[in-house]
Amino acid sequence: PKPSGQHFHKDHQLRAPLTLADFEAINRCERPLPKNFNFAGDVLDQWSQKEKTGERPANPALWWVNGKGDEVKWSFGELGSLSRKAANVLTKPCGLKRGDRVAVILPRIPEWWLINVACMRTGLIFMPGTTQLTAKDILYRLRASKAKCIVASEDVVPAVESIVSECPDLKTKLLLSPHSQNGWLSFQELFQSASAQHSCVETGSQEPMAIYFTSGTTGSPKMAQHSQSSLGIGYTLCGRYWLDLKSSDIIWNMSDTGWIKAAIGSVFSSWLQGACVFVHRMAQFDTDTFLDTLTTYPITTLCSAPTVYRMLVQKDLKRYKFRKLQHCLTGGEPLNPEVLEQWKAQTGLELYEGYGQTEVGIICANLKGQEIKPGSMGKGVVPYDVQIIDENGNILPPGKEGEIALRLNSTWPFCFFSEYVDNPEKTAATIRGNFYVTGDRGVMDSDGYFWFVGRADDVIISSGYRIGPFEVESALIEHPAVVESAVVSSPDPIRGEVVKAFVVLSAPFKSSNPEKLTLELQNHVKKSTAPYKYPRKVEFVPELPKTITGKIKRNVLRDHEWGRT
Ligand code: BCO
Repeated sequence: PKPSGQHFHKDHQLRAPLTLADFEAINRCERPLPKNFNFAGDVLDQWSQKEKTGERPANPALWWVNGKGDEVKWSFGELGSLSRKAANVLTKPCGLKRGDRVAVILPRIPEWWLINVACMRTGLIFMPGTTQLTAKDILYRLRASKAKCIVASEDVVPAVESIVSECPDLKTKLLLSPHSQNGWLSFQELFQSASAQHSCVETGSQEPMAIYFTSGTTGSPKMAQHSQSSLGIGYTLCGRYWLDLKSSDIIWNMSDTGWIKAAIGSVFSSWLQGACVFVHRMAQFDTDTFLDTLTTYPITTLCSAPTVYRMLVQKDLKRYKFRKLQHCLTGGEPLNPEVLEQWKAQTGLELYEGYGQTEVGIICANLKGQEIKPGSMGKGVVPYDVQIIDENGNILPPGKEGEIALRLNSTWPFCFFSEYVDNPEKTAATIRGNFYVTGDRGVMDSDGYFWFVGRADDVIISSGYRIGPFEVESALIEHPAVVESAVVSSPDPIRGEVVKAFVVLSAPFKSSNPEKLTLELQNHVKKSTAPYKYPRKVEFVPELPKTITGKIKRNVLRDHEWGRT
């Protein structure tokens, strides 16, 4: 079906609509990337047409609940008209223009999806952040990105207000709350009076669409920029073959809105396939609410971090009868084989692990129909040629440990991030010879299955979060008790690994009660930076191991934690 003209820019009406088969062919490199692409116009509005002609089941596009009896169900048609209104709010009263960067710090509320789609319609660059971000984190993000606008919920307002004077580029603060706030535009009020007529801009396929902040070993998080097509077309095969979605499916991907996993599971992969995205507001994760949700709603597909499954298998799962659940997925951190087996024994369902990164999406996965080797993250997925390489960029044979890397051809793959914004050195550092290096170490077996070993650098992967030790050390050093610290990963039965801080105390604190001081330092970190990064283990030490040049040897501490010699 042809898109109805009024919603598109005139150039868009001149070209034939792209189909799912086209998107698959582009991903398989059998068809070139179109010059222009816009996910809202080329995908969402197409599904809206299919709803009208009955080519898609009468399933909502978005189904939101909050556990308190409130519910929102939007069809693709409704998502279309509501997001056009939201687009008019962003461009008119907010005064934003194509290419402007918009920081969006919202919990899992339906408006997050509206703002996301509205940014696509207007060509604004969407920069999601978790609501766990503190004032310092927000300041860094706003300044580094030169964001023109911040969209935030009421609980984020005090943090923003405390730093806003230091953000000269920020022009607009848009509030998502039933209450008004001095200095903030009210989304609700502006939305009421906004028009539902909006022409979707004809964005270029390679035009920036989103920026995600990712942590590394050193420095502050980097800005990984994605294009309209890297997210909007690049997740076609993931939705079809890993998530195994059809338009009749209902997927619950419970990732926080700040992470690329929300984009993968709750926006792009799912809506490319026309599936219904289910969202539970769940401010605080709770296993009982989680299990009740699966028994109450006809969710067919579940995607959650391994830590969640580790928590769930502690319960007597046989007591629960999941209504429609048939496909379970996990990713963001390694899954232990025992958890996979316990989940299967208790629910009768397999657990399909995927492995990927903010920068390049899903790299390896266990796909339906493929034999699962417990403990392995599956095989490389199309279009990636995944290899294990050594420090010189040579391919290592099966069974040899090295760095997980993706072979690069003459052009930068369209499904990759475009760059780390304003950081050409870090972007260039991802390339080694003919490969993009992930920074993760692994092994490939003779059947082509990949096995995760650990990070090649000091980044900590805890409960699916990627945590840079430098960020935690910087928070700790602000406390008067801390002379210096070294932050490394430490094993944990539920979270896979947790943040552990080795701390050298200043003289006045040397005789402090260690339990009390640990708590104080933990609370300090939770206030200074996003709380998920706080050191769940703290050890006070007289000194830290250092190299001759005075560099802290985190690897010595980490090896000790993991019982490695
Ligand atoms: O565990 P604690 O209670 O000691 O601490 C928790 C919170 O209570 C605390 N906190 C949160 N907000 C706070 C606060 N403390 C003070 N003030 C505040 N405002 O901080 C700690 C946060 O830890 P958490 O987020 O792990 O919480 P929780 O409830 O244990 O959640 C468990 C999980 C498993 C639900 C959560 O860890 C999670 O969602 N993990 C998954 C993360 C994820 O989605 N990763 C994917 C990234 S994208 C990717 O990997 C690319 C793949 C292609």
